[in-house]
Amino acid sequence: MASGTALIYDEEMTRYKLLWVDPICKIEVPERLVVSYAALQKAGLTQRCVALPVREATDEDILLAHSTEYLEAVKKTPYMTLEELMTFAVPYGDVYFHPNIYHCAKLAIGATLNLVDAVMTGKVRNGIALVRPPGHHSQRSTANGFCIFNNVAIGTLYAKKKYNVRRVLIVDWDIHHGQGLQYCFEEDPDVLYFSWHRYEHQKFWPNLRESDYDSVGKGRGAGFNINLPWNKVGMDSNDYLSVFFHVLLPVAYEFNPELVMLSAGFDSAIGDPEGEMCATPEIFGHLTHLLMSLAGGRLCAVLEGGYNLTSLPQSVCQTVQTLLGDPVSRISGLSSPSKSALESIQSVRSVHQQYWACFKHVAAKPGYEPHTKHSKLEAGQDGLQPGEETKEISWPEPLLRLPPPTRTAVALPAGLEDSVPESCKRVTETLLTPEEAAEKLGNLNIQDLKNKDLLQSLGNVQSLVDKIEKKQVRNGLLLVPDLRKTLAFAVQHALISLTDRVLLVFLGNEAPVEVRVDGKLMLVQFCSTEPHEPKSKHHIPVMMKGFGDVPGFLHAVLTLLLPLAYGYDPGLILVAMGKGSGMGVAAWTQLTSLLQGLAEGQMLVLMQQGDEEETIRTTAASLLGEPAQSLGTLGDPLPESMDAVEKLRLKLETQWGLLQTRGQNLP
Ligand code: X5A
Ligand code: ZN
Repeated sequence: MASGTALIYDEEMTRYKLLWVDPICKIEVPERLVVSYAALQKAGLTQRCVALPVREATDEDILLAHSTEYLEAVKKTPYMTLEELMTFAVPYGDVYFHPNIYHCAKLAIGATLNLVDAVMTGKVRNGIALVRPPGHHSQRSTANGFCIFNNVAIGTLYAKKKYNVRRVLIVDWDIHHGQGLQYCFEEDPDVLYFSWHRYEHQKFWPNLRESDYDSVGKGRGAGFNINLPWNKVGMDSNDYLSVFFHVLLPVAYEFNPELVMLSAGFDSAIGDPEGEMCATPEIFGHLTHLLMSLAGGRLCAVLEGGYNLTSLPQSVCQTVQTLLGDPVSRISGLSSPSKSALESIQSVRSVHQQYWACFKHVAAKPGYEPHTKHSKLEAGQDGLQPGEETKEISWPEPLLRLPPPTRTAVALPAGLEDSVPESCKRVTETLLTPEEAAEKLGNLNIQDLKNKDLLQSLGNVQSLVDKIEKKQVRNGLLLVPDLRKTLAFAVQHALISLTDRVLLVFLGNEAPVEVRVDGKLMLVQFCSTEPHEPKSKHHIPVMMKGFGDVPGFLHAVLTLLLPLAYGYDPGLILVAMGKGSGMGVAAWTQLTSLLQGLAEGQMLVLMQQGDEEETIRTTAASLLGEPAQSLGTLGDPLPESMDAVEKLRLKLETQWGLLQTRGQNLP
């Protein structure tokens, strides 16, 4: 299994700049790369990555996405005078040239292709290319928006051609619409292009009608182009996460990509003069983490925009640190997406409901809303007005994300120890005394107090929670003789010594622990028989029609569990599988991987003794940071599962705002 993170950077790409006065282009400066790389160095991240060289793209590479005439024209720019360069740029729009930009543009492509090579050959698992010029606005025969050649388009076509990759997902989180990427792939059903972008009902650059949500792709590519327009500025982490939970991730899993290409522009971060959005740099750690469970972890990030020289390097560091597998920081205080964001989410879901099974239950759009309806910018309660408050905007510096010295500890019965990798720390603790156990677990009877196995497993739980609390260990796996008692003990002990919010995700029919009324425990229970009516908003039983419905289960995880978990912001995750829940191994590793984005990855997995070695091995691998297994081509989810999840979301969405998917005045 591939491991490691590639980092591609070359100072040469800082050696071009704007040579005349142009208020539009002046933000695209060499310092963007300098400060990004310096921040990585300062955080000790460059040494942890696999440094790869850049190369010059060949004509053949460039011609994958561009016309000969355009290439030949750009080839002449190194020999042009200043005045000729200025004139050359005019017809393209929002772009400048420099005698060295052609050279740099070839290196930016070459960097992208070296990254694709490294990921596709398994030299590394994932990586990032820090490049200038950016690429996603560039089209077959045009430069545009600071972009000369379309790095990610060429990288995608190269991967398809050289490695026979069939399905590629392109995620474009830059705050501008990558229209170059859209045009390149809009008829291709094997490339799913997702972009969110500042749009403001077409008032924002590049002001294209085709950037709206109703551009879904053409011909055989219909359904494979997804545009999420932001119609107001000031969008924040709530809005970004909601779009991932309710739009991008469900479709991405259904698409089942073999490779993820990321147009990583950080002008969507707070403080950026172009985006004017409010999402803090930490969010990019989460967005990256959420994408890392796709395509067996094969992810190639390529820098696009990002013009605030403070939030850009911070966001780059968050992204790289997550690619490396470091624990993701907690995001506190999440609430719900803004009204305008909800309208966009609802629009894109309903216009795509005919293409994707994950949206089948969404009301179809009665007809496209012509956006002339919103021809004036209304003053909204949510978000900022354009241009407002961008000067002195500030945010706290992201906290250091120190990985504990040991990632995973295990407590396994003798005989099973060899089924997990050596790098797992073995925990064998002294027994808990019956008194200690009884103190935290009032309902022990005489029988239990004599049960050495039980007292041993409680001792292991206690020791693991304490190691997590001391930041010696990040997560752990325990096989226990009595799942319910051990879970009850784990919750009690964690609430005493580690955190005041525990999330317990339980797969099985019996409610595993007594539901607390104080909100210190959130219990999400996947079950196949009708559960008792929950007594608290913190007990959420999810009825699945058996655990064999992988698409239905995934739908519940993405659109219910993750929004709940992010809204709750736990300090510890407990995951427990009752015996014989029958969950497939791939779905199980998806669950354990995705949940590691919460609680700084502090997680304990408890399993009833008697489970197969295979489950233990894959669970340990997931805790150690191996990518989740791909779920393959998903069939349609069972309607019963979908109904159950939708009903729950409607019931809970007022209390847990990240569950919302609809604007008020739309059907
Ligand atoms: C790559 C990128 C932005 C161009 C803005 C032009 N380009 N107004 O972020
Ligand atoms: Zn941009």
